[in-house]
Amino acid sequence: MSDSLFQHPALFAVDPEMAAAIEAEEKRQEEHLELIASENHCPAAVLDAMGSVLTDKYAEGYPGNRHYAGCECVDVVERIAIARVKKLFNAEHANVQPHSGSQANMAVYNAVLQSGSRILSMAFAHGGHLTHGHSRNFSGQLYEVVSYGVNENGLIDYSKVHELACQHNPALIVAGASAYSRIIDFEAFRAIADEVGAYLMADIAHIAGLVAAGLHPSPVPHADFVTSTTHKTLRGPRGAFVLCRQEHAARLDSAVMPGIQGGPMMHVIAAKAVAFGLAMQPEFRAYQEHIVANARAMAREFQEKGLPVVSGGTDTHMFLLDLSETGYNGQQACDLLAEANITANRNAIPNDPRRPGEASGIRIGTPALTSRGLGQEEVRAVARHIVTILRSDDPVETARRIKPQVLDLCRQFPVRH
Ligand code: DSN
Repeated sequence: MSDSLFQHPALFAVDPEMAAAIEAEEKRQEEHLELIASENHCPAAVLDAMGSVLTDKYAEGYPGNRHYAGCECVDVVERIAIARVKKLFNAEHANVQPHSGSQANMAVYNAVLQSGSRILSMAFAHGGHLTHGHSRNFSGQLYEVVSYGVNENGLIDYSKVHELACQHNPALIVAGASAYSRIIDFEAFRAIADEVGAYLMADIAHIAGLVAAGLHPSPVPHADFVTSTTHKTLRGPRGAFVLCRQEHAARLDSAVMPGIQGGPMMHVIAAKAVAFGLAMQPEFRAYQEHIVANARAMAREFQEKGLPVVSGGTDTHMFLLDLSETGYNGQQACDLLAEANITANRNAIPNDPRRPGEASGIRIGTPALTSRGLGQEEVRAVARHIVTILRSDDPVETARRIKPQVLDLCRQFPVRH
């Protein structure tokens, strides 16, 4: 058996090759600083629920109305998950079955749109998600998409959203993004949707933890539908859910199952419930506050060292670093940081002249660093390492020289305490 920190004796006994691959990832997570804004390190309790016998059970349908026998225990599991997420977000109705954020969004679209319906959503190039109408995604192929973006200050231009809505009369407006660091004014989106008679869907996949903790205004009072993943700031298992007003409950549930999914993943639903329960604890709010404080501290450090941050800062867990003046594109920068065991992802900046495969920015998020306990002093040091690498005459050599300091930080703040 390997000398990894975490052993999987049962798996090792039957499949040492796979045990080694999993242990290699455990080691990678321990020895790398994770800056990908959409990733996190979930608690062991969440992993326990996911690795449980619930994976064996088929349960097509909903609690109390299944297409399979033997669902009395998984009914309890799903009812707990639904009750917790409704309470956490003060929602009228919840569906906890979507396997992913993409499927959550697809379910909402299927619930209220027809093929060819018009949606108004944030442009992918300005921070929107693939499922908000990208031309290579089902959303851009099935629906007519009108896009809004950010202004020259990197902020959503609500007057432009209003103008586009009045001009195009969308059936659905999507509020939410994968790479936007500022507060989203869901109330303003509601007013615009009401004026043109559109549904409003808020995709809070990135900011769900902040919303749950009350650090970002909630879309629940304003949106017809709220979709989210469970594994980003919310720190649960990989998965998703949808919240909606009671009036939309039946068509949402039917759009999820049988609309686009069959059997729900009951082990993942149990793990979602564990995460929802943890998000109700006072420590969770403190954790979310630390995430935002760390993101602000890092963004300030970059700005002080002369690297621009899109929109001039952050209100959330993430921000976009504009690398235009460094001479590197986003991919080159990520490759250099990888030499120092720092993991980030390239990201387009608004009006990016480079193609998406290169991009002019990197997206930086603090949920994972905060989960392993790094505070403002440490994340500022990480920002300084990044600047030192990107400003060096010999960046590969510099990154390799910095790597032992990164490994020291990793040892000081283990992922699995
Ligand atoms: N892929 C996720 C992200 O990185 O933001 C969104 O689904």
